[in-house]
Parts: sequence; C-alpha cells; structure tokens
Amino acid sequence: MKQIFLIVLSIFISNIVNAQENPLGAIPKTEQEKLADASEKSSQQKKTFIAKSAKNLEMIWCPPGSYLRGHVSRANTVILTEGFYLGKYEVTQEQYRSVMGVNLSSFLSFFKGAKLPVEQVSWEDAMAFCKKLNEKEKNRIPEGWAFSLPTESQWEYACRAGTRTAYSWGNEIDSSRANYNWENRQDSTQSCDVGQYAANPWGFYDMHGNVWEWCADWYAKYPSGVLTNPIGPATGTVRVKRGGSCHDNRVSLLSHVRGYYAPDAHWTYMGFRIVFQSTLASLTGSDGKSRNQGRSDNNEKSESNGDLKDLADASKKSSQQEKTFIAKSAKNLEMIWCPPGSYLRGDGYNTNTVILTEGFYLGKYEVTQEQYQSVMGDNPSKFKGMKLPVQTVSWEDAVVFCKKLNEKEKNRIPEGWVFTLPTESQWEYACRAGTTTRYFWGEKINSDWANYGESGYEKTRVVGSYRPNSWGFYDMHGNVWELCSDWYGSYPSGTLTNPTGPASGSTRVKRGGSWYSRGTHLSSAKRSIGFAPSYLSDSMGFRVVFQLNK
Ligand SMILES: [Ca+2]
Ligand SMILES: [Ca+2]
Repeated sequence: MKQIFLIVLSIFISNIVNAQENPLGAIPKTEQEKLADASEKSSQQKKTFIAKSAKNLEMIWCPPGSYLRGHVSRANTVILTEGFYLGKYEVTQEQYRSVMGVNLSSFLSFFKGAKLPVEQVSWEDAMAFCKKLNEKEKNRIPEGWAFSLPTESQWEYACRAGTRTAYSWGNEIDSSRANYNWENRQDSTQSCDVGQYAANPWGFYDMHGNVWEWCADWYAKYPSGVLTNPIGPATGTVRVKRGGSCHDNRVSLLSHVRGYYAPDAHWTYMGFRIVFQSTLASLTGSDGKSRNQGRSDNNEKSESNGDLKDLADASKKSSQQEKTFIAKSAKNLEMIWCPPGSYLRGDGYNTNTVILTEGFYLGKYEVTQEQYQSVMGDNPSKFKGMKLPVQTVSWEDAVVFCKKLNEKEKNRIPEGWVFTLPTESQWEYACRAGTTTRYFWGEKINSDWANYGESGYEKTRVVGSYRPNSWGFYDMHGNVWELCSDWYGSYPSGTLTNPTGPASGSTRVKRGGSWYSRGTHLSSAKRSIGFAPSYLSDSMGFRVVFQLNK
C-alpha cells in the first residue's frame, strides 16, 4: 500500500472505567500516546454542525470507521481514519442562493419551493460554493477546518450507514423509498423538496435519488484491495457523481453505483451535498489534491499499523467467505457473515473504538428449542415451543451445546473452524450493524420493535417475530438475554482490538435484554453483569458464533 498511515481511531474518555491499566493491552502504550491528540479531538466533536450563513445548513458527524465498498463479487474494504461532517440534505436552492446570490436551477419556475435541491450546478460551481461558504463562516469555524465536496468514499460510507444491502433500507426499491424514475418516463421527472423520504440509519436524506451528488474525486476504474482514505486518481477528465436522481431508474440509486460527468457541465439532475472536515487531518483539499504527501514519507512507521495490516489481510480473506453458513445438524441453524471492521462501543461519553480484525459467522436468530433439542437431546425451557428461543439454560450448558455441535459438524466444517459463544464485542458489532444509536432502529423503543417488559407478553416469542437489523439479525434486542464468552469486568478505555474480556471473573456477560426487561436494558451498548456460569434463568438464552479458532 502506497500510503500507510497510522490508524487514527478514537480514544474516548471513559468515566466508568477504573483508572487502571488496560487489562487487555490491545494497543501498545506508545501507539495510544500517538493517537491521543487526534482521538481526543474526535471525542469532542458534536454530533451535528450548523453552517449558519447558508440558511442553517445542517450537518451530521460521521465517526472514523470502515465499510465494504461495491458489489458483493468485487468488494473492497475501505477504511476512513478521520471523522467528518456531511450535509444532512442535498444543498437546497435557498441555501445556494444565500451563499452565491444566484439560483441556477431549472425546476424553480415549476416549483418555487426553496427547499428543492439546487441543480444545474457544475462541479466547479459546487466547489465555488464551498469556497464562498468557507469565507462566510471563517470566524465561526475552528482553524484548519473547511467545507468541501465529499470524496466518493465518504459519500458511500455515509450512504451505507453501516448497511451492506443494495440500498440503505434493504435490497428492494419502490416509489415510497426515494424520488427516482420508477415509471421509466422519458420526461416530466422532477426533483422534490429535500427530506421527503425516510432518512438512512445515520440520519441522511435523499442519498438515494432526487438529484445526483458531485464528489471530489476524478473518475477512474476503482482500485482493488483494501484502501485507506482513498481520494481517487490525481488527474482525469470527468468527476464522480453518486446516488442517482429523479430521472434515473433503480440501478443508478444503488449504494455502490458510480457515475461520472464533466466538471464544467450543467445538468438538470445534478446537485451536491457538502462535507465539513479538518483539512489538517483530511486527505483532500479544495483542489482535490492530496494534502498528505508529507505524511506518507514521515516517521509514522508501519509498526504502528499492525492492526490496520491485520484488518487488510483479513478483509481480503473475508471477501472469499460465503455470506451465510448453515449448521445442518442443529436443524439448519442459519448464520450470517460479519466482515472485519470497527464500531463505536458504548453511548454518551463512555465510548471506545473497537476493531475486529477477523470476520465471523453469527446466528441469525437466538438458538431455538428444536435446535437445542436436536443437539443436546433435551429441552430445559420453561416456555415450551419448538421455534421459541431455548431458555433456562446456563452459560455452561451453552458451552456444551457448542462443543457437541462441533462434534456433529466436524466432517462438514473447514479445519480450525469452531462453534463457540460470541465475545461481547462480536455481539455488539453485529447488534449495531453499523449504527451508533441506542437501538439499531434509533433512539426510542416501543413494542413494535422488540419483545420486552412493556410488550406485555410476559414470556418469550417465536424467534424472528420482529424486524431484523440491517445485517439481517433478529431479536438482538429483547426476547432472551444472550450469553457471551467474556467474564464480566469494568470496560477498559482506549481503542481496543479483538477484546476478549478479563482473564478471570465470577459472572459471564449477557447482552440485549429479555421479555422481562425494561427498555433501557435492551440498548446496543448496555452491558449486564450476568450470572455465575452454572446459573439457570428463564430470561436467558444464547446465539452461536462460527469462526476460525486462533
Ligand atoms: Ca441525492
Ligand atoms: Ca435477544
């Protein structure tokens, strides 16, 4: 890799953690010190930023992280080591006029709405907008920060918002999802006011459809392999556009689809949204050229990139994995592949970046009673039903289940692969599925979303009774608590790589809340002290992981 940089992932201050040494020792102390500056800055970022001089243009913070770019068969892992703000909406006509003094849009005569996205803007116009906005906001913004166009990687990262599906809501599209040309008309397609369709999981509107959005990059064939902070080629003739428009069919709206257009061309279906980021940290300047030449030559040596290299290697392997695995001898227990990546653990100020350098399969559902019966020969559950999750099992029982399953499947599985319980990090990574909200669907819970105390059933429900998260997992929130492999202990601070919990303890971690729990106990971040390994509880079950044993 030409440019190998320190992976600047966030170290956040954790006030629930004892001020003792990191018991996991995931990242060497010297590296933590190197990371401290940038990470501390990152932890101080507000979730939103308002550019007042552009009619209160709203922006949303995207933390450092990674995503799987492109189509399934030709995917790259793209790592973005710097956070950034991105416009919540496409730039509107009133915002454009307030900064530039003109409005070039062609739809204004039909629809006077100031909230329509600006269009008929060339890439050069969009860059001029950013430049003027930088001048107008210069007394309000931190030194070294600037508005610009997003790179196409930033754009796709924010568009996907943790999803791996064709669109940010799933694999299918219809006219209720986005403003696109669902009737395949030759004329009369038109833009609509921004924000008329549901936002993606990170809160961005109209990433799919309405108007195409300019990106900073020159267009060229996409490189293969794992990429860190890609900014596109140094020169070119056309610039990248993303997301499709009201004039395009469903294919143009796919999260991974790339388009291009001449930078000086004006077109009715071409608009943009803007990024706001630290130019000291960022790799792209307003001229679209790398600001980072010096950094690749300086003394940030490769030993500080061990985790990044591991992630790179694992990502290559990951692209060859099947997306699902079926454990036939446990009544076709279905599992879903989770690629290597990172997530922001916890909530509020008690957050860490957790890096998982190895992919793994995780059960799509909680283990059911018929699955448990088929492997163990008995069913201890209090609430009986073959498709109900097994409960009234101990941590030790769950471990025996995994052991027996390994024996039953031993002729079907690759050497070195095992069924086991997930670590709590694997569990939270899969539960969040790219989200940073309290629950995978947002901040608030009600009985439409999960089986918990207020749902009123007072018992477990058939697995898969509620909507899955965007990676396809059911009942991560509620139904039964799920046992994890870790001993419970206070959570360490700092950036963690593949954490497995303390070496010893008295209780095992459980996650996700149950039919009996209060809503707050179902949150993605909520850690429960759990029970002693032999303890039986009718609110407790588990799901299994399948992974290469190291
Ligand atoms: Ca759009
Ligand atoms: Ca559950």
